[in-house]
Parts: sequence; structure tokens; C-alpha cells
Amino acid sequence: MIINMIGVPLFFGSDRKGVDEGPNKLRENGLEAVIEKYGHYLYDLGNLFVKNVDESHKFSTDKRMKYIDEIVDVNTNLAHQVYCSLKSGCFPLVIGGDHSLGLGSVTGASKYYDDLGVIWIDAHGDINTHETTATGNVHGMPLSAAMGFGYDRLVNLYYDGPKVKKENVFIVGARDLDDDEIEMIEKMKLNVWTTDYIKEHSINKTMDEVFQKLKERDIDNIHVSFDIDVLDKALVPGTGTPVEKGITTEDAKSILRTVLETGLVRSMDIVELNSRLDKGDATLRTTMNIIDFCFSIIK
Ligand SMILES: [Mn+2]
Repeated sequence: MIINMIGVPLFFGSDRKGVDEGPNKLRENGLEAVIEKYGHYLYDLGNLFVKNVDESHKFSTDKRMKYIDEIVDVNTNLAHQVYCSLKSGCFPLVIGGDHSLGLGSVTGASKYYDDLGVIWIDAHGDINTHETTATGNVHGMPLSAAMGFGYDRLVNLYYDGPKVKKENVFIVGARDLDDDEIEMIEKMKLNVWTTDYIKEHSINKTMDEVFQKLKERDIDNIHVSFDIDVLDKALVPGTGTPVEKGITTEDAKSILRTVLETGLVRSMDIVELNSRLDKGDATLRTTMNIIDFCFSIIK
């Protein structure tokens, strides 16, 4: 496969510096070789431009969301990069950066593929909106915006209207959901497999169910958005919003294996590595291990 690596050095969505260093940290530690050893050819398209903004301006456009202008700009550019990459027959690998970039990726992929499926592997739901957010951090909103809920400029990013049908969204590994998010999941009947569910029913049964649902929906093209905080806090100390009682690296690989072996995954995000918070590069190693595993399966 020809891989287009797109770095997104963005921390505005998490309001925690260090996560913007993720793409370069992975490059400096051999990301290219990890991917190319499986016979892929990697074009590193570099990092997207992210404007430098003084912290005192973070709420200057909207009191409810931090850095919204810059997040919209970066995500619009990302959407276009992902779209162009797919159009040229390549596989966009988007390296974060915080998870607000998931909106740009899904948007680009959905412009190219009708009826896109989205697998959101994350400890969080990322389905808050400007009306429900407790923090104002946009990395908690990309998935709701992609489904067409929330702030107008996020919902209508790059092209007008929803980017993915809510029935085509599959959230796996969630365990830190806000009350409003739980309400939304129930109201919208979203497909969610929590960490508790995985632990109670086993990863294999869970992934059988995910696989069945994907088949029922007749999905031919999938975007995978992998937030490393889906892993247990002990495995990923170097992430901005770690959550305990998470899944193991092996479980994460089982999820990815099931999804990638369908042969339907066309694009992917890896987000939220924050090396400034890391303990002896443990999170870097875990992230690299996950990426290595993915590209051993992607054909
Ligand atoms: Mn996330």
C-alpha cells in the first residue's frame, strides 16, 4: 500500500501542550522504518500548518470552545489532504495531535466514500457539543460534529451537512462518558461497546458483534480513529486524559485485527500521544507497537 503520512501538530483541542509534538516524536523514533518493513511505501507529507495563538485568545471567538477558529482551519485543511490522498489511491495515516483532528479525517474520507463507516476506538465518546462540554475542549466533540450535531462550523466543515450516519459509527472501548454523552448514546441508539462490556463478555465476543453490525450496515469503506487513551492508564501515561481500567495492548490489537482484516479500512488516525507527560517513553513504545501491528495487517 502507498501510505500518505499526514502529521497534525495540534494541541488546541486538548488545551494541553506536548501532544502537538506527537508526529515528530514518532518520526524521530523510526516510524517510517516500522511501516516500510512490511513492504508499504511511505510518503511523509509533513505536518499541517497550525497557527501560533496566544493562550489569552483561546476563548476570543466563542466562550464555549477553545481555539475554535484555528481548529476549524486545521481540520478543513486536513479534510482536503485526506480527500486528495484517497483520490490518488493512497492510504492516509493521520498522526496527532489531539483528537479534534478526527473530524477533519472523517470529513475527508466521507467526501470520497459515500456511506463511510467509522470505528472510534477511545476511552471517551467524543460526542459532546458546545452546549454540553464541561471543559470547552474541542477534542471531546469531533464525533458528534461528524454525525451532524453541535456547532455549525464544525458540522459544516469542508462541505455542508453530516459526514457519517450515526448508524455507521462504532465506538469501542469507551469508559469515561459524561452524563450528556450517555443520554445521547441512548437517544440516538449509537453502537457503543464499553470497556466494561468487553471485560464482561470478552474481546472476541465483542468484536464478533462489531463485525456483524458492520456487515448488517453493508459498509464497504471504513475510517479507523484510534485514541491511545483507550489503553489502560498504566500503559499510556503519556496522554492528556488517561483513564484507568482500560484495555490491554493485546485487546487493542484484537480490535484492530478484526477491523483491519476486513480489508475495508481506507484511512486511519493515531492520536493523543503526549511525550511531555510520558514516563520513560512507555507511551511512545506502546504507540509504535500498535502502529507496527496495524501495518503488518494492512495490505
Ligand atoms: Mn478521543
